[in-house]
Formats: sequence, C-alpha cells, structure tokens
Amino acid sequence: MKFNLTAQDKLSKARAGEITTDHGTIQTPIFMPVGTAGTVKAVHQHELKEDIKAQIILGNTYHLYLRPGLNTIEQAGGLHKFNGWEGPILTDSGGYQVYSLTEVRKIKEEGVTFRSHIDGSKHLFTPENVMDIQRVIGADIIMAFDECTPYPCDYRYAKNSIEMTHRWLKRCCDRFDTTEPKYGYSQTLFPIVQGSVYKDLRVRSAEVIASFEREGNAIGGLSVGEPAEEMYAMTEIVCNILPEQKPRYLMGVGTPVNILENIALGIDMFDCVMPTRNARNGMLFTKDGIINIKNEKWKNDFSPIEADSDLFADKVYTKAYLRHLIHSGEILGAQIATLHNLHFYLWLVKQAREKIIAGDFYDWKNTMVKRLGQKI
Ligand code: PRF
Repeated sequence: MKFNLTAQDKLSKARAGEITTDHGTIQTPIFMPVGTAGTVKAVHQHELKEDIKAQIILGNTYHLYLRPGLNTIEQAGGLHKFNGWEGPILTDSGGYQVYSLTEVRKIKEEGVTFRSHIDGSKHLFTPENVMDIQRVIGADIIMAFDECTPYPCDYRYAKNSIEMTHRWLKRCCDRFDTTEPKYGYSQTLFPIVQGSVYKDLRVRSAEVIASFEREGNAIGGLSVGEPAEEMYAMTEIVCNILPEQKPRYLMGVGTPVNILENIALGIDMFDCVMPTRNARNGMLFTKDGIINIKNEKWKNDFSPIEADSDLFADKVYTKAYLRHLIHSGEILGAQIATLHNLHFYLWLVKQAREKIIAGDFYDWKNTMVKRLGQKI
C-alpha cells in the first residue's frame, strides 16, 4: 500500500491524498460503504462501481466468519472473487461487532469468547486468529483486534482497556508479519487508537499506535454515544500525534456534518452504516438536511428525488413514488434510497477533496455544515 499526500488545506488540517492498493487507487478523503456480510445491502456491484463510483468497500470479519464461513470464502479465492467486487476492500476485525452484536461475551487477555447472533454457537476471537481469518477473507486493508469501550466508560476501565488493546496489537503484528497473503496481492494492517473520551489516554494510545509504524492508522471508540464536541476534541488530539504521511481512518463515523468536521481535523477515511441502514427506513440525506420520505408531506410530491443529481435513480423516480415504495416495504424502495444516500455521501467527500485541492475547503465546509443542519 502507498499513500501520497496531494494537497493540504491552509486554514484547517484537511488533506487530500491517494491510497494505492493492489486492487486500485482510492482518492481521499473517502467514505467507504459498509458491506457487512460481503454485500453493500440493496446495491449490486455494477451500481457501486458505475452509479455511485465507490472506491473501496468494507466487510466484517465477524459476519463473514460466521456465515458463509472461511471454507467457502477460501474456496472462492477470497472475498473479491466471492462477491465480484474488484476494487479495494477493508475488513473490520470483529473488535467492535462482538461488543455490539453479541450479548454473551467474555473479554480476557487471551481474547473474547462470544456466542453467534445467528445460532448461539460459541466462539473465541484472539488477536492471532483474527489475523488468520482476515488473511483468508483477503481484504486489502485489515484491522487490528481491539476493544471498543462503551460510552460512558469509567477512567480505570478505559485505561486498562487501552493497555490490553496495545498488547493485542503486538500479538496482531507478530502474527500478521509472520504469515503471507493467500491470493497473490498484498494486505496491510491498520492499528486502532482507543481511550474513550479521556485526553491523556488518547495521547498515550496514539503514541503507542504510532510507534508500531504501520502503513496507516485508525481511531476507534468514538461515535458511540458521546457528544459530537467530545468526538472532535479526541480526533484533534489524536491527529496531532499520528504521522502526517500515513492515512488516518475514523471508524464508524458518521453524519455528513461529522464527516466534514473530521476531515477538517485531518481524517482521510470514514465508514458508517448510517446512509445504508437509515435509507431502508426512509431517511434520505441531502445537501439541505435530512428528509424522512415516509412523511405525509411527500405523498403527492411528483418532483424527482433530486433534480440536479447525476444519479439515474435520483432523476427518474419521484419523491411520492419512493414514499410509496418504502411505505409498502417494497425492495425497490430500499434500493433507490440506499443508492441515493451513498451517492450523496460520496459526492460530499469528493467535493471536500476538490475544495481542499482548490484551496477553499474551510469556507465551503462551514457553509455546508450550516446547510446540512437545516430542517426540511
Ligand atoms: N473498533 C473497531 N471497529 C469499529 C469501532 C472500533 O472502535 C467503531 C467505533 N465507532 C466502529 N467500528 N474494530
């Protein structure tokens, strides 16, 4: 993997860059659509590539390991071959899903035991086997096994937790560095900064993470219920410590405003289920704020979903029709709304990139933040 910084904003920490993987180049800042089970829900590969112009998608170790299982993915020749997506893929390590999805779990130094949300079967994730699993899945960028602390989290717990996450990282690196990719292209491992909302813990974690000198770094444990201002404060502290010449990935963030504010603080990569999950409930993101397409207000509105969009679905379908589809639980409703939202998120980060390169990001960002906060 290679990262080149193309431009740096003068009035903020925002930067534009390029990440090159064996499956293609990603222009940053970037938003990565979430494809938990190996599919970005309701969107097929042609739409991802041609309509939305996604540059990289996410997969989840936890889900893919449970179903379809490693045997199938390995026989397919890795996740790219299995799902037909030829561009870059990043997999999360399960170091978040085991905490958010499983009720019965035990966290120990060795790793985390948990019960599958599918059939209740018992499993153990360790830093070592999570590396092995991600080798089999075959993502271009893989994530370290970490503990994502909940919010709120008391100081002692958070302090002990980062120390364990750091010890786990050493184990991840040892395993990763002594194993080979399975499918002939290279993989890279990103470590994850934790530390809840405590400044000194974030500083400590960022310093330890940076000292591992991996090719990119991630920030976890944010957007878990804390006020946005606390999230920004933590991102700022951590970005000041993580090396400038490597990509920075803020995990699981966020709203369009969160994305712009964090780009301004020096983040290059984002992922979030919001545009896809909320689409299926009728929430649409637009330049002028959020629309709930299920509202009565749109019942007889026969204007296009977004008239000046370059997305086919935005121009050809009306708000009233999409409202009808979502109300009726029609599959096409989920498809159109998801396409719309992902297209919007990717438009937003592309605009940010262009503004950074043109040198007028800061004013644009402040104008957009106001615009995005409007009530429609
Ligand atoms: N750790 C991992 N994945 C994550 C997170 C984390 O802290 C978050 C937190 N927002 C989202 N996804 N491994």
